[in-house]
Amino acid sequence: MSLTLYHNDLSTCAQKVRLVLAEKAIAWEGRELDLRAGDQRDPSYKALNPRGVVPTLVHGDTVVTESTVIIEYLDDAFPDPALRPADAGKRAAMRWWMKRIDDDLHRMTGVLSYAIAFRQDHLERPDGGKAMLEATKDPQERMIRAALLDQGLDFPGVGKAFAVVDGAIAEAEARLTEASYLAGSYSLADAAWTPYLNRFAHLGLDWLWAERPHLADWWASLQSRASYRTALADVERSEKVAAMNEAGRAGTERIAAWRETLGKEEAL
Ligand SMILES: N[C@@H](CCC(=O)N[C@@H](CS)C(=O)NCC(=O)O)C(=O)O
Repeated sequence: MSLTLYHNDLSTCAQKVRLVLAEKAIAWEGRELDLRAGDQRDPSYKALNPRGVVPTLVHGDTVVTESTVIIEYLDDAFPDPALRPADAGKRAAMRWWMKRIDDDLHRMTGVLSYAIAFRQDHLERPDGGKAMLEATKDPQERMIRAALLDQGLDFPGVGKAFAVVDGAIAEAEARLTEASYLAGSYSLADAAWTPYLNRFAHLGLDWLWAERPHLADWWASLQSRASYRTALADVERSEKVAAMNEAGRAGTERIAAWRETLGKEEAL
């Protein structure tokens, strides 16, 4: 049965799915979308994914959207090797760590990515990002993107995003003092977190775990897996990664200042 993934090299959600495909050594065909050019809003793609986002998996006649749903689908359809613990409690833990991403970590990573790196790409376009804003139909999301374009790293939402990311990393560090992986053994939850740690590292935020040794060891072990190379390192365009690194170096002091400010304030 054919298996096609609509994806993008740097999309964290698509990377999550590519990692699971690699862990299971599943053969697949890729259709890469240019998100800057707006391929995701093409009506033919929206017929598959009405929200107009990547990834989308098409397996025979079955269309699956939402990265967390897709990776659970893959573990059901291709059970070997199993990437979900058999024990009900551990499986609940795995889902809890994936929900953490879906609840806020994904969105807040997007805010940091925009503020540090992607904003510049939009500002450098002839229309200064106008088309991107017009294409953002959700009014709240549009306001956030407009504020990010305007204020960059000074937008207060960046402080909030940083607090969420820093808090999630602290929670993971605490969890990893008890076990080598989030749900005990390597599972979908670890695959789901890998692209986010990878993004933070690209954005020059790896100092987030400078004093979090369990997280640092976990990250090193995730990077040493063959799936990391196949699904992330070998797919990401090196020029885009280099641009993120450079923007990260330029923005790191401002982000560190947010940590200082937030450390002195009540919870946001
Ligand atoms: N909850 C969705 C989020 C998907 C998502 O936000 N995808 C991003 C890339 S990581 C995207 O396609 N963005 C394009 C856009 O917003 O126009 C999932 O987990 O699949």
